[in-house]
Amino acid sequence: MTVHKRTCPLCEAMCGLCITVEPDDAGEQHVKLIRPNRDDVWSKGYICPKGTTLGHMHHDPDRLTVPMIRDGTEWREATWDEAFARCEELLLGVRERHGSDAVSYYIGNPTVHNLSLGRYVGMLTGLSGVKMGYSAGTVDQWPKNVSNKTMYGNSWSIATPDIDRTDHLIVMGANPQASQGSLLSIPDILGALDAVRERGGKVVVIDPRRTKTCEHADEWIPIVPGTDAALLLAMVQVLADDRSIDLGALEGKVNGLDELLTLAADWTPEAVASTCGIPADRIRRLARDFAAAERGVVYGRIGTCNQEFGTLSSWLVDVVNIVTANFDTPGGLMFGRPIPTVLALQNWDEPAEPEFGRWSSRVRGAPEVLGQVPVSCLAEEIDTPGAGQIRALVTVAGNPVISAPNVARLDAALPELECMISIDNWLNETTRHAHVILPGLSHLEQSHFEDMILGWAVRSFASYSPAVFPRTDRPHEWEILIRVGGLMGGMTNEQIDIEKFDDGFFAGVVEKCGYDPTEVMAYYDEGGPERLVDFQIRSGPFGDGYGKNPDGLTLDSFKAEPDGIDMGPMVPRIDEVLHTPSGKVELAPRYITDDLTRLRGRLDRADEGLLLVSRRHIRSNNSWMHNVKVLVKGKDRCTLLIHPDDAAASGVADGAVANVSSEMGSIEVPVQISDEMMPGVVSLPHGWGHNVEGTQLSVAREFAGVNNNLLAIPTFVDEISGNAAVNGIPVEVRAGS
Ligand SMILES: Nc1nc2c(c(=O)[nH]1)N[C@H]1C(S)=C(S)[C@@H](COP(=O)(O)OP(=O)(O)OC[C@H]3O[C@@H](n4cnc5c(=O)[nH]c(N)nc54)[C@H](O)[C@@H]3O)O[C@H]1N2
Ligand SMILES: Nc1nc2c(c(=O)[nH]1)N[C@H]1C(S)=C(S)[C@@H](COP(=O)(O)OP(=O)(O)OC[C@H]3O[C@@H](n4cnc5c(=O)[nH]c(N)nc54)[C@H](O)[C@@H]3O)O[C@H]1N2
Ligand code: SF4
Ligand SMILES: [Mo]
Repeated sequence: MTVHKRTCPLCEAMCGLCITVEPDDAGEQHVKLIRPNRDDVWSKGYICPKGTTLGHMHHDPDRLTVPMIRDGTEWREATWDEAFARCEELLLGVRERHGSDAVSYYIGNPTVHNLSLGRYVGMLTGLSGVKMGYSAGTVDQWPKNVSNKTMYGNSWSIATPDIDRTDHLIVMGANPQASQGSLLSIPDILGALDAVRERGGKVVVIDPRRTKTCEHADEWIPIVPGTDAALLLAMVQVLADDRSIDLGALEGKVNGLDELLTLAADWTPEAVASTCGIPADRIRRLARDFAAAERGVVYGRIGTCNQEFGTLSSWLVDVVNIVTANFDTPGGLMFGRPIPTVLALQNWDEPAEPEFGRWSSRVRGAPEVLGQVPVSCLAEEIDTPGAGQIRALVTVAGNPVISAPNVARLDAALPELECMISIDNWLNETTRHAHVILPGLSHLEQSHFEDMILGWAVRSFASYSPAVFPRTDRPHEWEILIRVGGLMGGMTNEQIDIEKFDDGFFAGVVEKCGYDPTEVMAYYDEGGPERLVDFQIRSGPFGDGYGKNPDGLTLDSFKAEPDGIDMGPMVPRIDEVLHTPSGKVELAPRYITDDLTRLRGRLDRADEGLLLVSRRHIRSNNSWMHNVKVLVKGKDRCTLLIHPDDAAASGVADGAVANVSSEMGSIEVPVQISDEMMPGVVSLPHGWGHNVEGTQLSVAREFAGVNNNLLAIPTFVDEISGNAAVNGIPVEVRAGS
């Protein structure tokens, strides 16, 4: 029996685990037990139910462990050589017949949580030469990317609420009880909320639903979906009116304050109250309480992004923090200081005005935003004939048939592809359409070291997890990404020298970071992600700098500390992070403020009927963990939450089936009546709908649920980021069959 210490890779909470492994009757190593690691310096014994299921997923008989090739409707197992040969044949065939524009990709969420995928997905996209790619980013945080790019000069420099040191926390459009924090890495987030209150502080939740997070808050303020920007602007107006605007540490570092205040001038609480569904005096009190707190922070997440005014809301969340002296200061919104050099956070290029709309999508003419068009364009780009029609698609750790708007059309379009290749570990709703599936290793078969997530962690923490079941007999995902990227770019298998490409990539990174590639490469016998991780650590703020700082950290330091290493809380960093052409924080970027016209239009629009929002659950992880029996068994979680008054008006009864329809279609789903919903808003979880033919998900099929994205409207987007508005969808509810 051996115990392995490991960081859970499933969400941003990064819990430390103790994984007990022992041989089974056949002598095969088997996960016996997963417990919290109480000695972990970050999570100190905190864990959620998902963390204990890494063994279930590793041992899941449905998990793919060899490449799969589809001939017609029949799947067969294949060797890696055979699978890559088939990929070459398919990809080069499409390029030959239709040109390179016919090739595209979709990158999904678990990419960020995986050692190789996160660090090497850029190799795939780079080598592929694809101009128009897609990702889960445009049903997630693209509004944040836009507001951060325009305000601070880097799309991924996303500031983090310093919950551990704040006295007043406002949570908008996030439900950490389920998600455990997002674009915010903190252990035991509900414990952290409780601690704010225990030290005399206050927690306020603004959400159309009284979530379980509200049990850890002083106040719940229900809000009409999609109206957060109006509320936040009214808060700015109140503060300006009160003459309590205070830039604090940002004094002298900000452009556009006057412009902001002029813009906010007529957004009084009275002007927005009925739109937001929040009385004017409550808005005033909210603003004044927040401004009065010694240290306060507003945190906005998916509910403020996946909505009609995602970018305005994301921008204004930061604005409210900035104008109340709560930015770049302990207890406010701060930039994390990751131990490793996180590549996406580096300001390598010259500061430049962000450009938007450099090109447009072919069918809908959606403008490019930071290199992406809405993922809801993907279906039409596949099924609409003409030059540039997508004929080959590579998916990487993504399940867009469940997670993207326009799912019905996408599900119908994917079978029309001449080539679809999925780098994925399960045969699911999306990958069932692939011609070839290339499985990665299970989490326990590879080492782990976080990357992006450390950029928004509340402390400078990191940990290294060696593989529990190391494997050398299969390609790792970083190798698969390089190979498939090369093939997408028109190379043959023979032309792809993985080691050479990896060395080239590594040398490029090393040089950009100001080190000599030849000198640095002499330190290593082999390449791959661990070499990169070592470099990231050594070149980072606490690293040994290859001898410059002999007591500094290296990957070996982490190998010697299986409980992780903590280098302290966040510190003010604005001068390091800022990368705008003006050298200042842009408080009123034109690209964003121009969108206020659209928001003004919202004030005049009266909502009739019901609005649909999404929700998450602690025992789910987007669409892909419903094949774990211990997580899905029990009460059906895929229900329509509806306020008693709305249920009565719609003629639906608790436990009965309702028919929910939008302009896109209709679904049938069990009803759960609850006053946790504000009147006028209903909620469905996302990530369900596993009742389709042709998957290999024995448990998920049994607990199928319905796909709420069948109701999502592909053109309902936050226009200036292209991000999907999967919250605030107008729906009708009536008794189902
Ligand atoms: N209505 C609605 N829609 C939403 C949302 C919402 O709130 N409401 N949320 C959106 C958000 S925030 C997101 S991030 C997206 C998620 O959208 P996606 O990223 O498209 O979907 P996931 O459900 O995360 O699917 C992950 C896929 O990765 C595979 N996978 C898991 N682990 C690994 C691995 O280690 N390697 C490889 N190669 N594959 C792996 C799984 O089998 C699965 O196919 O959904 C979005 N869609
Ligand atoms: N257990 C679990 N953890 C997860 C995931 C998961 O699927 N399951 N997914 C991970 C991913 S990919 C992400 S992006 C994060 C997301 O993490 P969170 O941002 O915390 O997401 P949710 O839990 O969906 O909470 C969103 C809340 O926004 C509310 N909301 C909807 N519309 C609006 C609106 O217009 N305004 C306001 N103010 N609120 C609104 C909803 O009612 C809901 O309570 O979670 C991550 N962690
Ligand atoms: S909260 Fe759960 S899923 Fe997230 S890291 Fe911790 S154990 Fe894993
Ligand atoms: Mo997400």
